[in-house]
Amino acid sequence: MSERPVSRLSTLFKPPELAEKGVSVSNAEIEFFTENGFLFKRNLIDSDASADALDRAWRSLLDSVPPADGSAWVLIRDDPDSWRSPQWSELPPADTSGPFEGRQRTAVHGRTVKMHEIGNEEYLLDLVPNNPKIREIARALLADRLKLSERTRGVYALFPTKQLSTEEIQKRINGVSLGPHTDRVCQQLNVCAYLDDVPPRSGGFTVYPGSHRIMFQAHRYEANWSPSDSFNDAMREVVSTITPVEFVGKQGDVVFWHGRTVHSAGIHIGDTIRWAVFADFTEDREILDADAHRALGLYEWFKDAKLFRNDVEVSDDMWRSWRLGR
Ligand SMILES: O=C(O)CCC(=O)C(=O)O
Ligand SMILES: [Fe+2]
Repeated sequence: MSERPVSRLSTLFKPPELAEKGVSVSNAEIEFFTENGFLFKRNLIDSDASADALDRAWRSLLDSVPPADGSAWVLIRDDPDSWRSPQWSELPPADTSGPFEGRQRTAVHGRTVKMHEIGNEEYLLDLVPNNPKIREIARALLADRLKLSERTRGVYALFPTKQLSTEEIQKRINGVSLGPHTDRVCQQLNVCAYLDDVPPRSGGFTVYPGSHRIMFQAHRYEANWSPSDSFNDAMREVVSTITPVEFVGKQGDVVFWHGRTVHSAGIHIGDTIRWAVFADFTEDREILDADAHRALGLYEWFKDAKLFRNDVEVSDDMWRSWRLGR
């Protein structure tokens, strides 16, 4: 096994002014997206809708993720001190068969909670993949005909740690706690939508600009999970040469990213919970069924990223399946 090189420290992304009034995606934004593999769009989601979704996400969290037995810790929404260093109980394991096979409905790893099961609720579908503003951008970038959105990946909440001393903060920054990776199954276009404000160094979604071009060439097929022999070397090249950027943002901001982009949850040494909804877009093409995904070890029920039956082989033109405003 090859060891993953230590990532460079992320910088805070400074969005250039590329948007044009009256168009969903400007030519300058398309150029930026093709070069960098992502597009950060501010204030895309209506604040009432985001606030309502955040209320519901909080309720789901409090209902479905109890504190550990014997722990004195209690989570209280109105008491930000209680958000620090959560001590959750063990959650039910993943089913070993059936529609929810292979991944827990709600998964907790340390300070991260991934609420997958709620990902198909109507309010999350309306908020993100079926939101006309978001869908229009996805259509302009990827394809006029997108697959019908059946679910989001759910709500991902990253909790703050205990209060740190300046020394401890510096140590954490120097130690860079990033987990660069690419996602599997079928990767074309993904989005991360913020349900609440995300201050600097508070878990903001983090990407490696330009890594989509390197990783695209390290697969056999354009979108389906199909790593080639060069995959590990490509990953090493990305992580050791590209400075990742962290998205500091407000409630309602959305990051669109090319599915081969290397990414990570951001460094979190702040005081707030990073609330985000993740979703997938693919072109409307024939896809494999659930059992075919199981047979390939790629059954990820919580994603709307199903393998194409006939994917296109990678060539020098990584955009031949994309619309890019054309
Ligand atoms: O929570 C995040 O910021 C990243 C999540 C992610 O990359 C994943 O679940 O694949
Ligand atoms: Fe990921």
